[in-house]
Amino acid sequence: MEFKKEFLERLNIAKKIVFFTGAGISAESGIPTFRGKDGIWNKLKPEELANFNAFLKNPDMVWEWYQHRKKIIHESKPNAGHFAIADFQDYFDDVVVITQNIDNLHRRAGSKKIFELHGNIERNYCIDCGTFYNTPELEITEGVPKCKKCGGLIRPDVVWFGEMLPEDQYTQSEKAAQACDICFVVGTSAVVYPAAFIPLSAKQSGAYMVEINIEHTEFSYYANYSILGEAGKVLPLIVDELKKIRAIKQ
Ligand code: BV8
Ligand code: ZN
Repeated sequence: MEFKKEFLERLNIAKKIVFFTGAGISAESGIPTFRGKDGIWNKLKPEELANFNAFLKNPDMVWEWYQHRKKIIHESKPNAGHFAIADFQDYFDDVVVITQNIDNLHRRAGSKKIFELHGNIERNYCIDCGTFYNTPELEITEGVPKCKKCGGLIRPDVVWFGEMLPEDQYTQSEKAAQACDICFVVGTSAVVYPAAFIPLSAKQSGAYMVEINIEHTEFSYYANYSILGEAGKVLPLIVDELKKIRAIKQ
């Protein structure tokens, strides 16, 4: 794959890199995306599953759905795209991953600086007293587990529709986006807000925007460079280019 000369020049002088990722980067790990041809929302309704009222109305069903997704995630591994993003840390001192995903795969691939805008499926908390429980601490129960301290219902620590994003994760993401030289937007349809504001604020602050997706999205219009291809194939090729650029520099 030939990359645009302007992109390679930007890569050569960049200091701060941000990756804004969505479900598409985990697709090659076997984790279904939300939209698109075999997306989760084609079969299920987000308002019936990924929101607090749905959980109150039918806690066991929502809990079981997250157990099902956790099982898929535990059987999955980071793919070449996740590992390539972690490899960027060998070439730049400042690499930040801002993800909408809740699957923990960036951490498992070795990325160090990660902001999780929509939470993490491995963490859970009691809706009454707020006590946190990591997945292994939860008793295997039929249906939704109850809090050991107060008996309240335990929910996944993920951001549902209509819920605020974690304040600290969002503000630090915004800061990183506004300071970066290149912002890669990888595997996201960029339709969910306020997360989708993050790459836009990178763009407004002068970052060079590179979109990596298997199709054009609402975001393609803003990108300086839109690369059509699978993240697990394209990102390792960019790391290969980095190796060449750094070899010349030495
Ligand atoms: C908020 C976590 C308000 C849980 C998710 C009505 C009422 C309330 C709010 C709203 C409303 N109408 C609109 C809103 C705002 C709403 C929103 O944006 N809705 C959209 C759908 C219109 N947002 C919210 O509700 C947010 N909260 O607004 O609160 C508020 C304000 C003040 C005070 C109080 C409250 C909360 C949004 C978070 C929702 N949680 N998930 C869970 O995962 O179960 S959303 C869900 O979408 C996931 O988190 C996912 O990450 C996110 C974004 O999806 P993508 O990651 O982009 O995935 P998608 O499938 O869409 O796209 C995949 C892409 O990959 C595709 O482009 C595909 O082409 C590409 N691809 C596929 N394979 C590959 C690939 N690319 C590269 N390589 C490949 N191999
Ligand atoms: Zn409790």
